[in-house]
Parts: sequence; C-alpha cells; structure tokens
Amino acid sequence: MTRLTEQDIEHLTQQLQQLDAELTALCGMPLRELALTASGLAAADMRSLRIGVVPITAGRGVIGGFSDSVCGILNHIGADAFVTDGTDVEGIYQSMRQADCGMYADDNRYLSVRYGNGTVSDNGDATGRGFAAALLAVAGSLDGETVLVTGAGPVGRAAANWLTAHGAQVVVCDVDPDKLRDLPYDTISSLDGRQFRYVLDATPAADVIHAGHITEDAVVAAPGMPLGIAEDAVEKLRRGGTLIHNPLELGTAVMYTDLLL
Ligand code: 2YJ
Repeated sequence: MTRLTEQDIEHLTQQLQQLDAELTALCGMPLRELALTASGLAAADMRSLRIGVVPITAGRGVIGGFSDSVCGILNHIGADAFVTDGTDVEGIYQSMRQADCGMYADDNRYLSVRYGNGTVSDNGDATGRGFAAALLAVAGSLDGETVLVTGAGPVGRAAANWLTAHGAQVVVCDVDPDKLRDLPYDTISSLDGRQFRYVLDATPAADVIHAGHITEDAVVAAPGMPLGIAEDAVEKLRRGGTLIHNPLELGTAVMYTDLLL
C-alpha cells in the first residue's frame, strides 16, 4: 500500500456502517465476516481481544488520524482496541503490558502481533487475502474461472495463492519480469489485447486497468491507493459491473482476524 494521506482516511470511521451496507449488498456479508472468511475462520471464531494501536513516528512520521482510524476499524468488527499514549518503542511496551495484541505501521511495514503465541499478520498478505475473499464472495464461485491479478508484490502473491486454493485459474501481470520469475501461475507482462471478467488489482500505480481490459459485467477488487482502475473502467463498472475498493478497512480487519487463529 502506498503511504496513505490524512484526506484518504478523513471520514473513514464515520463511514464504517455504510461500508458494511455496501459489502453486504455486494458480497453478502459485512466487514467482520469477510475478514473472518479471508482468515479461514467462521463467525463463531470471533473473539474480542485487547489490542493496542501504536502511533509510529519513525521515517515520515505519524499520519493524522491513522491510529484512530485503525482503532475505529478494529472496534467496529468487535475487537477491544485503544491507541497507546506512548509512540514507537514506548507504545509497543505499553501495548505488551496492557493488551493481548499490538498493531503498528511505519513507512514500509504494517503489522499486527499477538503477544501470547507470537502470531504475526502482515498488511500486504492480509490485504491480498481479504480482497480475494471479496472477489469470490461477489462471484459466488470462481471454480475454473480466469482471474487477472495485476502486480506480483506481497498483495498480489497472497491474492493469487488464495484464489488458486479456491479453484480459480490465476493470470498474474507485472511489468517487472523478475517479479514473475518462478511464480506457479500463468504470467503476462502486458494487458494489451486481453479482456477479463474477474480482476484483482494489486498494483500501487494509478490507471493500470482501462475499460478495454474488462468485460461489461466485470468484478474488480482493488485495494490500491491510488486506485489502479482508470476513470473509463470505473465508468464501465458503474454501468454493469462491480468495484470493491477501500484503502485500509479490509486489510486491517483481516490483520485482526488472523490473530484469532
Ligand atoms: O503511525 C503512523 O501514523 C504512521 N507511521 C503510519 C504509516 C502508515 N504506513 C503506510 O501507509 C505504509 N505505506 C504501509 C506499508 C504497508 C505495506 N503493506
């Protein structure tokens, strides 16, 4: 995920009910159930763990509203989350003393940790599985269906693994041939001349997927910020397809449900 801005997450906490309504309409389940599904869990596995969200000042520093938004997402799905008073190592210490789990992000990595058993969930991996689970939920079944995954980084690889395990035929596209080497999927380095019904956009770049790359009834799951779906493709999806896009909510929710394993 690209570094989020304050504007990206400004109204996120107030819009969680609306997100649940949208996800339920599209995927047949709200954020909490989708996250549990991506973690391979059932509704009955949900637990309310105490989790400290630690503001991290390292690198480019805190993003205004980031820790509060993460805390809001966690509490929305049933966790017992709080933002630590201290930042960085002091905050991690507080979360270890006062909570079962911690969650923290710097400019390169965003992690959740369960202290009692050492379970760790990485945002890239969790996001890939979360959006793959959303795509499957919209489709109903992906058995034998071709799914395009754009971007062979951590998000794309996790999504490709999850989709393959759930019966899809995955095609991974990346402009960097080194990233495609040794991948156990069909791979392409350009979308030219190809059209797909199911797409998981895991690139950190804007305007990767255009209208010509998707069918009229396409289902596109896109965690990336900025959105990798060009305006003409968004317009086509509005007319007859489905677009699932949220910058932080689903990935963060899966990072929590992964700790319940
Ligand atoms: O604590 C804070 O407010 C900041 N240190 C949050 C930084 C958030 N980090 C990002 O947005 C990074 N791009 C996360 C990279 C995760 C890769 N999956």
